[in-house]
Amino acid sequence: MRRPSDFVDERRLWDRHMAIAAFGATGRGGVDRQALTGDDGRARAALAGWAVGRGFRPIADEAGNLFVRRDGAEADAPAVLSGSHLDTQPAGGNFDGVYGVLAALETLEALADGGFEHRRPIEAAVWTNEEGCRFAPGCTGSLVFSGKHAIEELWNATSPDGAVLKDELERTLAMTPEAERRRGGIPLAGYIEAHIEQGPRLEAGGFAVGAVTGIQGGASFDVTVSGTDGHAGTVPLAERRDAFRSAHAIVDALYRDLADPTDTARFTIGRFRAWPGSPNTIPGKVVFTIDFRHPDATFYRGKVDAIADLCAAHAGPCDVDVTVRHDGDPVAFDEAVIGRVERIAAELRLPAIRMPSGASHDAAYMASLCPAGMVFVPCRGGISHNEDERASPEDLAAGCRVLADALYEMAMGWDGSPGTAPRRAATGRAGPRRDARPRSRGRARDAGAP
Ligand code: HGY
Ligand code: MN
Ligand code: MN
Repeated sequence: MRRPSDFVDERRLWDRHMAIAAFGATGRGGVDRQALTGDDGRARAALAGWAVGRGFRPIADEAGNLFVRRDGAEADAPAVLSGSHLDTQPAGGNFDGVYGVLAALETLEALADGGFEHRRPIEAAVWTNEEGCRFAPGCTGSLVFSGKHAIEELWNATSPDGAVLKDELERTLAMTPEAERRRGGIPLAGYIEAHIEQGPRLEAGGFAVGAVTGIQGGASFDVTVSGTDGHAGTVPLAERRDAFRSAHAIVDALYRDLADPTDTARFTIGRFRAWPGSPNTIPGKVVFTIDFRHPDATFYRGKVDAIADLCAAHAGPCDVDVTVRHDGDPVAFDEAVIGRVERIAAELRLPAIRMPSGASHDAAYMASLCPAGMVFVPCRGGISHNEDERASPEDLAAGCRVLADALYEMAMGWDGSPGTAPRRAATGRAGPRRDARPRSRGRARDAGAP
């Protein structure tokens, strides 16, 4: 009895990764394809072209989310959704986000290749601005889709290079004119996102699949410290309102407060700028970012709610303003989805473990709408948000096979009861050749730089 996973084409999936990698390639093996830039728009247009080429329907919503839809027999039934993001970090890798988008598209292709019809529609999603490094907040697209914000509330977000989200969004939407327009979310039966782990556990343990149990809490802030510009050679230290010195005191206090002996908390200052930025002018303004994460809801909430007061307490003679970029409590995924991922991995003889996600994903917001979960695959050395991010064609295809069977089952409304599996192909067409042996327990083969 053939199943959708039999029709996942490893070569096609890999080639699509290499094609997307060209949009924003840095020449150092990684990519700079930040949200709503021309490269982001061109990558989305390429995906829409592949969709149209297979007879799938491209759809775009008011937040610029791009969906590729394969209708089911019950066109108005709640849809099954899968996807991730194409936008990247400024010095990012070619698999973070991209894999989840392309694995969702590959699922639609495998269903079409195998002649599988399904009850519910299935959509592959490209979420706008997941990374949040160019425009805050991150996860713009899934926040709007899940009703947490109207896009109009986020329109005026401005990037460090002075671009305004509204303008960039309109320009990007115009690059996929073939996409039907749709406003707001749609009824959903379930959501599963495929993603590289962005950590070392799967590779180190020889696992092919992570059945993700949830996402830790994560918050980020902009901190603005305001002092007084002055002459480096004449203003006595005791009379200065030195924004750098105050920022340094705040940062030192934050490191002391947010550290923990178990090394569970994650605390990062990724952006730090001083104005006017002259070597012989006392900086009158410093802006830096805080990114804090923790899996325990109580600990997380306690620390996040105390950050503004802690900054104020260590600002010295300067003023300080703390603005929340985003704040999401820990999220637990749906047990039935986790179990489905585990069961299918076992059926496909892929070693799998249950594990939480340290990184945040659009799935965090989708979990508020429907039963949601994620499928992780290994990435080399766990490296991510780094141009050396790598994954192997075999690992990407293995995770995609789990995703394809899981989405098909959800689109058939099958709960996994033994002996009632809806796996049948309308055609007997052989799927692409693939090695059915279980994944070797060795390291993922180095896929090399795209
Ligand atoms: O920051 C994150 O966890 C995600 O990669 N944007
Ligand atoms: Mn990601
Ligand atoms: Mn990322």
